[in-house]
This record gives sequence, C-alpha cells and structure tokens, in this order.
Amino acid sequence: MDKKLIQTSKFLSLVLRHKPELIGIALDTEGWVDIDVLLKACASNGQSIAPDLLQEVVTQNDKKRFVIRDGRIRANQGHSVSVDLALSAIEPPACLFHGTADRFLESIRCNGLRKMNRQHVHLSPDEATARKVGMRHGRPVILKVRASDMHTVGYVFYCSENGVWLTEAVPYEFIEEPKDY
Ligand code: HQG
Repeated sequence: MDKKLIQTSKFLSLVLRHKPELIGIALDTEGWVDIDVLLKACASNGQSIAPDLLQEVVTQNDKKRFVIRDGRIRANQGHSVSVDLALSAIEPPACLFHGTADRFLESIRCNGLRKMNRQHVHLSPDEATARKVGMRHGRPVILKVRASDMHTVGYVFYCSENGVWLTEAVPYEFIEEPKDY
C-alpha cells in the first residue's frame, strides 16, 4: 500500500474501531456507518477522503481491515467500541497463535490472554501473522493456543471476514509457550 492509502487506513481504523466521536459519527450496533455520512463527517473534520480513495483502501488493504456492503462500511475486527459483529460461532482449528511481547508474559502466565481494550482476544491461524502482531508491542513471543481443546470444553470462537480468530479470553492452561522461555 502506498503512503496515502496507509494513512487513510489508519484514520479509518481510528474512527471505525475506536473513536467515531472524533468526527461526530455513531456506528450502528453492528459497527456499520453509511459511506455518505462517513465521508461528509471526514470532510467536515479536515480529513477529506475521495470516494475512489475509500474504495481503494478497502480493496487494497493488506489485511482486508474494512468491508463495504449496501452503501455502508465497517471494520472487520479490532474494535474497542462496543459492537456486535453478528458473527456465527464456528469450530476453530486445533491450534491458533497469538503474538505478544516478552514483557507481557509474566502477566499472561497469571491471567491468561485477556481482550484488554478490545472486544475480543485476537488469534491468528499462522505463526508468521502472529509474529508481526507481536512485533508491534516489543520483542515478539509466539504463543500457541490449543483452540480445539478450548472449544471442546465450551469456549466460543468466531472468525472475522478477514480471517482473524476471535474469542472472549484464553486461560493459561490452553497456552503453550515457545521452548526457549
Ligand atoms: C496483551 C491488529 C498482559 C496482548 C492485529 C497484546 C490483531 C496481555 C496486548 C489486532 C494480557 C493487547 C489485535 C495479559 C493479553 N497481561 N498483557 N493478561 N492478555 N495481553 O493491540 O492482539 O493491524 O489490543 O498479548 O492484527 O496485539 O490493527 O491486541 O500484546 O488482530 O488491523 O495485550 O490488531 O490488527 O494489544 O492486536 P492489542 P493484539 P490491525
């Protein structure tokens, strides 16, 4: 993605996941907002986004962070504002991965994985993605989550439209640390 696309994507993440009030919009209960409303609000707040650019951000986004449907847009996952993405619970693969930073390990050992400021704990189907997520926070550590075992005892999993696995919490007993920790 070029610089303008990345900058626009970051701004959209901010208003569609965390702070819609920054530009005076409200998301509906499932996180959607009319594109017309969004673009007008962006323009009124000194953040004009041309309709073509918005389309480009949605289609070219490296992680498919946003989706457009019926003239509305929402973020596929990652919200801190309370939304119900209306995803169906599905059975997870045997293992999923969570990338974190080594400085969080001690707390994770005590408390398991918590959703912190977001609506869910985010898990990746592959280690490479988890590593990138972990690197955002510091020295990355890739935790393996025994998702199937969690599912068997009743934990509920969702998969967002862009392939991120979501669950409420991961108790430490379902986490395997890398050998060198
Ligand atoms: C950590 C990105 C201490 C957790 C990615 C993480 C993801 C704990 C941090 C999405 C803890 C929260 C989400 C505990 C969890 N004690 N630390 N008990 N439990 N943590 O950013 O998963 O690129 O809210 O390990 O792709 O890093 O933005 O969550 O390090 O899918 O589209 O607390 O964001 O998507 O950090 O990232 P975050 P995350 P985008």
